[in-house]
Amino acid sequence: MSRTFLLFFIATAISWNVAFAEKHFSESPPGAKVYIISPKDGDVVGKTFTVRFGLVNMGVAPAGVKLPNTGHHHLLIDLETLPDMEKPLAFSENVRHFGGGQTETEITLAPGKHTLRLLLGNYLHIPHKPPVLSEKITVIVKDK
Ligand SMILES: [Cu+2]
Repeated sequence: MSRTFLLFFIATAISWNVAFAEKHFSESPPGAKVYIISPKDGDVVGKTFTVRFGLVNMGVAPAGVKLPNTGHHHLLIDLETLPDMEKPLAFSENVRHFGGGQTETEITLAPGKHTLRLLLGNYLHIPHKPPVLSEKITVIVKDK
């Protein structure tokens, strides 16, 4: 590959990325807030428990549905480092998507200490600008 072509390729890739980002980001309105209704920070819970999602000043829409001031919930479980807020969120055991528009879930975790946090994503699973991220809470899962 010639050097000129390579530079052209890189420049195209960068501008495409910027264009992608601008086109696919969603803004969050002032006062938007996501929080975990229950459990509460420090709660002791059974292995399988319900997590309820709270959202203020925004609405819930399923993944793929592009409506202003909406998004779907992502539950971050034991995630030490926050995901890249510029990209679609990965799907993993630690980043669970609720693309159906769910506002609560039942999860099963191993006994011990765990952290939970909610992050709203837009129709393409990309965090809003600015991100709508809850406080991180800690729960203690009982050994029975
Ligand atoms: Cu998602």
